[in-house]
Amino acid sequence: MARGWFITLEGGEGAGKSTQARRLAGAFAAAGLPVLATREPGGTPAAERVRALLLDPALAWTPLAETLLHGAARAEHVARVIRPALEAGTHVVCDRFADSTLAYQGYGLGCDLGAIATLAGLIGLAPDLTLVLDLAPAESKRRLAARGAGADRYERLGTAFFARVQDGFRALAAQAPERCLLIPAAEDETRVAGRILDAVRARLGLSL
Ligand code: Z5A
Repeated sequence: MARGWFITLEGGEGAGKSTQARRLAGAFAAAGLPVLATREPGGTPAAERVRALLLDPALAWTPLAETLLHGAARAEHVARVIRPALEAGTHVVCDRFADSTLAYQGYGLGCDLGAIATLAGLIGLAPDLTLVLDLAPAESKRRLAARGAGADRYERLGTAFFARVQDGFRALAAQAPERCLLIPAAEDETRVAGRILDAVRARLGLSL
């Protein structure tokens, strides 16, 4: 049985990752291909508990502790959900993965990028394709304000932090062009979805 493809969606808050992950998983399903849509931090009952700790605005974590919590949640998610699905031939679409740790805890909070890469190596799974949705932090804020939900711990971080995160995602995409594609996310939802489908067809050879 052929292994499934592992596709991740990355980018700043409100860039449209959840929307596009849903649409992409829908396109796989419509083509009759087995697909699992999941997210980070989260994706298992234990990792969802870690997510709640990470997003709770009443808690404070040092950057290293925060990195390790994301790593712990990811180790669970990969071992119990993502790797078994891929090995069973199911394609996996994941809303955020290891590039988010590099962008947020590394570029954003100043954690050592080499140490984060070492942690990723221990977990030992890299995406086949990463779609990085690129949106200016000011536009992200506008979208989230329009959505109207309360701010989690990350959404309370300031504009300078989100500018570093955006620069980080751009740098990561430039460093790994064979895996990553930077997608302008200010365009309308259908156009962004079209670019994503084009990338999946061209890079993974799938007929969606
Ligand atoms: N985090 C981390 O620090 N380190 C890590 O390793 C990992 C994560 C894995 C997870 O929170 C937080 O964890 C995240 C980083 C951190 N926090 N931040 N920032 P989350 O999952 O709750 O937050 P998020 O990933 O940023 O998701 P989000 O806020 O829901 O954004 P999104 O998924 O990118 O966007 P969306 O929900 O699809 O769309 C947002 C709104 O915009 C919504 O009303 C849509 O209808 C609208 N939208 C979507 N696309 C468009 C277009 N193209 N045009 C106009 N409007 C649009």
